[in-house]
Amino acid sequence: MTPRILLVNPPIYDFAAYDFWLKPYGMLSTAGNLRGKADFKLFDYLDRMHPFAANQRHRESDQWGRGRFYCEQVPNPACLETIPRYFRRFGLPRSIFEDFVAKEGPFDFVFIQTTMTYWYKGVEEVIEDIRKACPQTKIILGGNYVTLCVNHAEKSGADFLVRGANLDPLWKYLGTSPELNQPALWEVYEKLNVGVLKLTEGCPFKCTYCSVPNVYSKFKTRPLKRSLAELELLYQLGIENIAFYDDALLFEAKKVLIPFLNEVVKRDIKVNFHSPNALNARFITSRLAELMVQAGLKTFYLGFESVSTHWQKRTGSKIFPNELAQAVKYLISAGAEPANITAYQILGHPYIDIQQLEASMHFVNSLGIRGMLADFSPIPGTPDGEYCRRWVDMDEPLMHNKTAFPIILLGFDETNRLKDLQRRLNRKLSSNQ
Ligand code: B12
Ligand code: SF4
Repeated sequence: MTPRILLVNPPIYDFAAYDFWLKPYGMLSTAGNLRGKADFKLFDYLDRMHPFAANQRHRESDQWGRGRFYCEQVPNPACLETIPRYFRRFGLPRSIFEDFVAKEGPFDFVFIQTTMTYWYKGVEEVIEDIRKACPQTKIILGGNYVTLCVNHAEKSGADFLVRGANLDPLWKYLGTSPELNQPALWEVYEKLNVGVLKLTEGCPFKCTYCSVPNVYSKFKTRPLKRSLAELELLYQLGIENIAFYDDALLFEAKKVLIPFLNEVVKRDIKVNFHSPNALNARFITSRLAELMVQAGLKTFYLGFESVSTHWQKRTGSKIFPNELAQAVKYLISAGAEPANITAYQILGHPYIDIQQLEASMHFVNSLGIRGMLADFSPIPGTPDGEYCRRWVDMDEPLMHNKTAFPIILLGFDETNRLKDLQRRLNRKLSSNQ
């Protein structure tokens, strides 16, 4: 008999959350491998196209499909009580899910997407509601929280955990054989405005603050044919904006990104591409910049973190300031809008003493592009995350919260001062443009 599988993307419990092209891509990709072999339903708490969310005021999408989630204030968890910010629950109300499960259930399996480690409260809420409504259903968790905090996730009450990117144990558990070249199950959404693609897996660098080198054994490209089939599927569904979720999209670009973008141009596919997960500017050549702009890349997020060579060398030598400056020149001469080029800089990293953060912000500003402070989230199992055990209990995933950690390290006033400086620099830029 065809199994009935419910896919759930949980609500987020956090100080802040914004729909920055957020989609449960790991879960949708996994479900895509079972296309035609299971009867799927989806409940995405973060779906801003859901009639409830779409009818809320001030929650419209911006020109690239991003926007604010519906949210409700909730009490701060005890361990985050001293953080002077409001804690909230982002996503569709719980009652909508309860009605949905009562109407559509029961299910044989529920897949739950887990994302940031410090978002596990939303996962717990979904497990509780499923257990109440369909006690027989087998609950399966996969994604980043499970991968990075497996001991914690084991206590969540789920029946099966998919850790890392190897899905073989899952196929065994389900008693099925997958079709691995299928695209993600995008058609499970009733209405969709944003899609995601991932052309590669892993990253050749070993930055000391990042979990990617531990999770993916080595960098590899995904089959181009499969990525193009997924692009075609998204295009047929009428998607206008696609975000890349790759960790190292530009690495070995000749093998996958360049042929992919050439096909986009050849097939005259008109979508806006975005790179929220940061591109490594070191690999941007003038020809690649031209091709990216020609194929429709609209927003360019570049991982920079610090102007300090000392800080860069100590954390993995991902990029140096002259490489960022060169890449920005190439992008602007290729026709990218300076206002749509942003460099991320980590705020609240434990080596802030050598990071020269203010100088980094001024350097980025001098290139005529926007800066964005990326609050540091300490990640267990990474050298820098383990170093943070001196400040926070790393075995409690809520303490990986990106809003909380910079405040714990630097204090509320200093964190705000740096954020204000970043805002002022960006404002100065927009008044000059
Ligand atoms: C895309 C991405 C984002 C997106 C948002 C993604 C989202 N939907 O929320 C953006 C760019 C907005 C983002 C932001 C941030 N991110 Co981020 N992000 C990622 C990234 C690259 C992919 C996450 C993802 O969707 N994975 C799912 C898919 C794409 O991965 P996959 O390997 O193909 O999945 C396979 C298996 O794992 C499995 N699987 C995955 N999910 C599921 C689910 C089920 C049910 C099953 C059965 C199987 C399964 O199936 C797949 C098989 O191919 C990861 C790094 C990584 N490579 O995972 C970091 C990562 C999750 N991010 C991280 C960080 C630090 C951040 C930021 C804090 C950075 C910053 N300071 O601004 C912010 C936080 C945002 C916030 N509001 O709090 C950290 C984790 C931090 C933490 N404590 O959890 C990661 C791990 C990167 C790192 N530095 O190590 N991020
Ligand atoms: S380059 Fe990016 S993805 Fe790769 S290890 Fe460094 S931070 Fe992680």
